[in-house]
Amino acid sequence: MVGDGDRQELRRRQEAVLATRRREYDEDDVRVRPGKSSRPRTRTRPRHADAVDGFVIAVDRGRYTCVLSEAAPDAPAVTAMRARELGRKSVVVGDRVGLVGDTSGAAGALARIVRIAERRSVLRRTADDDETTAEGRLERVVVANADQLVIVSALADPPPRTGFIDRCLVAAYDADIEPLLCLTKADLAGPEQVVGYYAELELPYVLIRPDSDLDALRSLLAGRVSVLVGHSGVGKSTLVNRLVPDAARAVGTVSAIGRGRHTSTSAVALPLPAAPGVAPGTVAGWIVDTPGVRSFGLAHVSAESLLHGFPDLVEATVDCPPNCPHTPDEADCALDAWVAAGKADPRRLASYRRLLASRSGEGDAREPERNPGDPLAGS
Ligand SMILES: Nc1nc2c(ncn2[C@@H]2O[C@H](COP(=O)(O)OP(=O)(O)OP(=O)(O)O)[C@@H](O)[C@H]2O)c(=O)[nH]1
Ligand SMILES: [Mg+2]
Repeated sequence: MVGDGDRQELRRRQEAVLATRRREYDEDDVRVRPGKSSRPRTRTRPRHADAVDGFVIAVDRGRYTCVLSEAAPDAPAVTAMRARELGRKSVVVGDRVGLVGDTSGAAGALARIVRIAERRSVLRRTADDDETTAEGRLERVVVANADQLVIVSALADPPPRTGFIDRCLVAAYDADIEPLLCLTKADLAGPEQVVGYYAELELPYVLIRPDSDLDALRSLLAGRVSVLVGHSGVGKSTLVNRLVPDAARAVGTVSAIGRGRHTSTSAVALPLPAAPGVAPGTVAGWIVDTPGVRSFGLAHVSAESLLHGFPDLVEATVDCPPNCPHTPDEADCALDAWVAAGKADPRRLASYRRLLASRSGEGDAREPERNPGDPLAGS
């Protein structure tokens, strides 16, 4: 028989033992056993002091085409793979990388990317072709280290979509990349409507026709990394071929529904030739041709940051109540009065609110038929 006093004594001891075990299993356990990372290494990790600097100009199924920073202008490009030590870090066009291995660029030679330099800018888009699934909202890095986002919009065939341009502007401001509006096919339609819509913005723009000399565009591209984005068929590759004579980018035809056929399938950076008088072979900047996109998904941009794409509206919001959602049903939102006072274009406010609504799943501004009042507004 075990008496009450003994039982209490037994329980006290059991608890003491349990408490010790518990302690063993938490902090003590961690401290006593060395973690995987602090185990002595059996081999020393190479430090790649010999890595050479390169710039990624194309990515295709796990193979990266790079040009070496120190190479002669006519040196062949280097094909590389990612070193395993990079882990899950993605390498994209525009990345500045460190390369080891066979960097000769000879046929069949394969180098390894062992380092990715810190990115000056990252242009992202959410692949929201299907916003209802997690995959559909996957965020993709379009290009790294771009200085300028050239938003290419045709004035006709396919028709311009200011909703799309507005989305690109949000992405540009969010990524801290300067936007430039490039209006192509100016031989087919006038720019008045599009240019008028952006009148309140200090948005630089260029007009492109098949016979235009491109001097204005060339000077805006000089010395910078510029990335072209736009719907399929707007003339991005046509423009690249004119700017870089030996680019040989495939050019497609615009299909009957006016959406183009996605002729280009991956992003490629091409060196812009230097202006006459500059040493031949000097790279005067880079232009990145990208495949046409149906939409420029912004699910990765916070509701607050969306407003950065609308500098013509920002000032008004200082008069909004705290935490104003800026939605049409918010009676005290100062944006309505701002537009009513003629300080911004009402179509811009409508566009901003369509973007807000599309983010919260209340609507989708991509289809122009949903914006019957404004045929330009689709995105
Ligand atoms: N009239 C006219 N047609 C143009 C102009 N620029 C391009 N095009 C035509 O538009 C069509 C599509 O041009 P692309 O350069 O393939 O368009 P893209 O933007 O590269 O298309 P994706 O690669 O599918 O994204 C081609 O038939 C071009 O000849 C222009 O300034 N005026
Ligand atoms: Mg193309």
